[in-house]
Amino acid sequence: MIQETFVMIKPDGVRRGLVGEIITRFERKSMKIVDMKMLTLSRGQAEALYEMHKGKDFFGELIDFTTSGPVVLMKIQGEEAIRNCRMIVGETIPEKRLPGSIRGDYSPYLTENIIHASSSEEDAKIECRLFFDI
Ligand code: FUP
Repeated sequence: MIQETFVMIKPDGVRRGLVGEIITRFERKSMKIVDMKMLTLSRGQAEALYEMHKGKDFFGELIDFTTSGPVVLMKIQGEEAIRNCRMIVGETIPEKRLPGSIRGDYSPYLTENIIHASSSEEDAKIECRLFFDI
């Protein structure tokens, strides 16, 4: 089934010059970029993206990091795009990350983890709507 999902290269990925490398990984898996833009998120935009984590002890640090520089926002379309993009991104928990995934190859950190991709169909819809088609 063809799906659309939301992917964001975080400030550490942009700072480290990994934008081209990251985009290539999605494209070579036939995940097609159908919309894209670069901007620095406001605290309100970052808080909306991470609303499910509001109130948790790491929330402030997560918002500080997410708003610390420009990010690249992408809408990506492809076969089972939600699952496939999550596989390309890699695991949330550093110890579980496999080499070959973006997080597994580039980040040993929990918060500064290079990239975000929607984790469900519902989140993909909400997150695409937050940043595109508005
Ligand atoms: P993921 O979907 O893999 O990005 O993971 P989550 O939605 O569970 O977490 C959102 C972001 O919060 C992740 F990028 C990692 C970060 N995080 C922390 O910074 N500290 C924590 O204790 C847990 C998650």
